[in-house]
Amino acid sequence: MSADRTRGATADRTGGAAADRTRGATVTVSTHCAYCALQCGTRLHHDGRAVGVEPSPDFPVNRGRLCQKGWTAPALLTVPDRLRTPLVRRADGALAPAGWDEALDLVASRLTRLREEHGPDAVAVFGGGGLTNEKAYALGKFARVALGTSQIDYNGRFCMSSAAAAGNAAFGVDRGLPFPVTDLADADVVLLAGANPAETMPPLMRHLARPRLVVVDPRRTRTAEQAVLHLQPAPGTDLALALGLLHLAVTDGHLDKEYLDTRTTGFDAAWRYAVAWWPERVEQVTGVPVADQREAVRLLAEAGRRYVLTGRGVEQHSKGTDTTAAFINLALALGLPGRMGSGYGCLTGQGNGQGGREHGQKADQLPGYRMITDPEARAHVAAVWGVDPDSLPGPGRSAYRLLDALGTPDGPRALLLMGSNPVVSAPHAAHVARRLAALDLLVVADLVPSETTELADVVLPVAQWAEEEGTMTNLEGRVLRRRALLAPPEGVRTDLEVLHGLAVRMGQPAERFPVSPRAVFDELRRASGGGRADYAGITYERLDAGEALHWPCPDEDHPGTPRLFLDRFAHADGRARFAPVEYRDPAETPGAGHPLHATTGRVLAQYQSGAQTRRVPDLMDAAPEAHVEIHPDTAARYGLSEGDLARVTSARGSTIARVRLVRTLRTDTVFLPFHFPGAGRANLLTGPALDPVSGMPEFKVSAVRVEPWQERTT
Ligand SMILES: Nc1nc2c(c(=O)[nH]1)N[C@H]1C(S)=C(S)[C@@H](COP(=O)(O)OP(=O)(O)OC[C@H]3O[C@@H](n4cnc5c(=O)[nH]c(N)nc54)[C@H](O)[C@@H]3O)O[C@H]1N2
Ligand SMILES: Nc1nc2c(c(=O)[nH]1)N[C@H]1C(S)=C(S)[C@@H](COP(=O)(O)OP(=O)(O)OC[C@H]3O[C@@H](n4cnc5c(=O)[nH]c(N)nc54)[C@H](O)[C@@H]3O)O[C@H]1N2
Ligand code: SF4
Ligand SMILES: [Mo]
Repeated sequence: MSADRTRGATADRTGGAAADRTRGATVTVSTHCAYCALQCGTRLHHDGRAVGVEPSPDFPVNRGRLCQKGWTAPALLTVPDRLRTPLVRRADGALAPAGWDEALDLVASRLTRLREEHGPDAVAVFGGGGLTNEKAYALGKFARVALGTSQIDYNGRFCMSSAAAAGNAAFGVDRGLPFPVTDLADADVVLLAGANPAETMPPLMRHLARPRLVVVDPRRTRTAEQAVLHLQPAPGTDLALALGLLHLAVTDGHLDKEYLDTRTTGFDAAWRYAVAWWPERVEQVTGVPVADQREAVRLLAEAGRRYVLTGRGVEQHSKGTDTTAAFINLALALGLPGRMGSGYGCLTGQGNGQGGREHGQKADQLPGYRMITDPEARAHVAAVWGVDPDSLPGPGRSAYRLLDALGTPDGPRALLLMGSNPVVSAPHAAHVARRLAALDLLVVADLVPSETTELADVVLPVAQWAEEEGTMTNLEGRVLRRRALLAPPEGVRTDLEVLHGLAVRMGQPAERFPVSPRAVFDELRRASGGGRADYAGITYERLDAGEALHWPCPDEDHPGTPRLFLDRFAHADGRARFAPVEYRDPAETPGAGHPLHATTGRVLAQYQSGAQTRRVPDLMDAAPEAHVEIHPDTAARYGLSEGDLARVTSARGSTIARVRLVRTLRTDTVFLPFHFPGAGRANLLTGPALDPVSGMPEFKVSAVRVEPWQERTT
């Protein structure tokens, strides 16, 4: 097959700054951080020798601040083991360097053959919420058009899906924060349920300096330390707590009846469940004292400006959708959503956690947050793509179900993975690694070797944040420009070039898969136009001119929508919906053999599966290895001391982690960060239970035992 013509486009794909850089001039670009959904504004500069970073003084989200990950992000650009050439697994079983044509020819021909022999669903795609809008859009289009497969989903299913499902049901649209983060700074009270922004989004804390915080977390986190009230429920019991807080809001006379009548429906059905959650019963299930429940409701109800915010702590459960809905019910009962200066929001997670779930890499979705089952949506998107609507596949499997089906008789036989490292980050990780190994063909596009590229048959080295142009949508639905400082290293291509190269080799017209991010974005604008997440009026020019554009933005004269719902919610009747939700236990509760709850989450100095941050020396100094937080009394009971290695065991398997004694933790709970590889993977413990609506795995509760572990020295 002939070489595709994607290499000539350097200036276009990387922008002017990178082109200057290659001529040797000192350059500076305004862009955004490599990592989380806060997307802190940064200025990157290259003086000919090294890349430096500083926070943008004028970007309102972080105004002059970064966290340790943001400050050290330039180290990502010079990691010694950066992938610089495609790798192909040879007959001897080893991955060996290959040329781009060889690698892409191989992948395209094998995908084509598998599709011919077993049908289009034999080939699957897995994306990521860290991908730019352009890449997420192109990946979804590649799956539906070039491969014709329904089998695509992405890691956002592990991240935001429960809040998305609850938000869509309640408000008719899902935007993490329906208001700018800076609004929080004027609040009087903020209830943070299952979120630890002091570690996961440190610059956000400046907006939370004034409000009094009520924090709901089984751990006394750095965020909880700043709270006026810390509720410490057992993991997996927040739904009972939220039902109980609603119960108290009503019985203590805080119900906003006028708001209920004019702006909502469904209160009575929701109340039918909450009525049975009187405070003493809630205390029994959650461990949160009645007085604290009452104080939380009083603080929220009596304040002027107040917000309820949720994070992964309440969402990553087999009942995450219902739990989030129960917190939304509480916010609705108090009359908060859609009011200036008050509201409900969910803190999204990955850099493009918001945009990544709007443009079609989700199993059930087309661009603009359209549903793939909706005939009108199919017709609209098919017209933009120049294909027959009937040629578009239907919905596929959600992320864990997809991973679980890989290499099974009914499941996909090949997987193209872009922007995720599931061998570390997926639940029941040992099982997922076995499924990946059972594939006929695993293709992974990444910047660096990861635990997942180790299993791949073909590895494609791609450009990273500061080497390419694009857009990201932050946690407040604001679309941002990611700009290139540098050209990608020799031998490295962009994800868009990879998709183009494969599509062309699989018989697609070259112009259907542009490699220019701007061209992809312009197409995305048309594809999203008229949809729930409408980007039609957002252009690179407007963004480059410094406009703050929050979707929906239906035309080029539209100023964008920083605050949703002030007049009406997005349902046809304009009203928000209470959800009738009832408590249920986690999939697993502690018992004989596994007497403790294990919960998982993050530490400040590592990001996600750690593929990027475990390569940054300062971050490794700060958080070098897997650890397990455990109460001193619990540790003593199981013969463990500070600094020991512990073996933590669930019904799925064991993890080895260094003991950290934490006096403020619940005695029935241990906590493990999930950033570490190998035997330190927290996801060796987590199970396959999923939320029935969102497909979210139960990352936040497993039943475990702990015991001392001696490294074998033989
Ligand atoms: N440093 C760092 N920052 C990050 C990331 C990272 O990996 N590292 N990742 C980014 C991404 S993708 C995301 S999604 C966000 C996540 O941001 P957060 O939601 O803040 O992160 P987590 O640590 O997963 O979970 C938050 C808290 O939930 C608590 N928790 C555990 N179980 C329960 C429970 O049953 N109930 C309640 N109420 N709380 C519980 C944990 O103790 C933890 O403190 O962070 C983003 N920012
Ligand atoms: N136990 C437990 N497990 C969890 C969670 C938890 O709280 N507890 N949280 C879950 C959550 S919220 C999330 S978001 C997931 C995240 O977990 P993952 O999906 O594994 O996310 P990352 O570690 O960010 O993986 C991104 C991979 O893509 C690469 N990459 C980065 N940018 C690009 C790009 O532009 N293109 C390409 N091709 N590759 C790129 C990185 O180098 C890295 O290898 O983990 C989930 N897993
Ligand atoms: S808070 Fe998030 S976006 Fe800001 S510097 Fe830290 S990792 Fe980057
Ligand atoms: Mo996430």
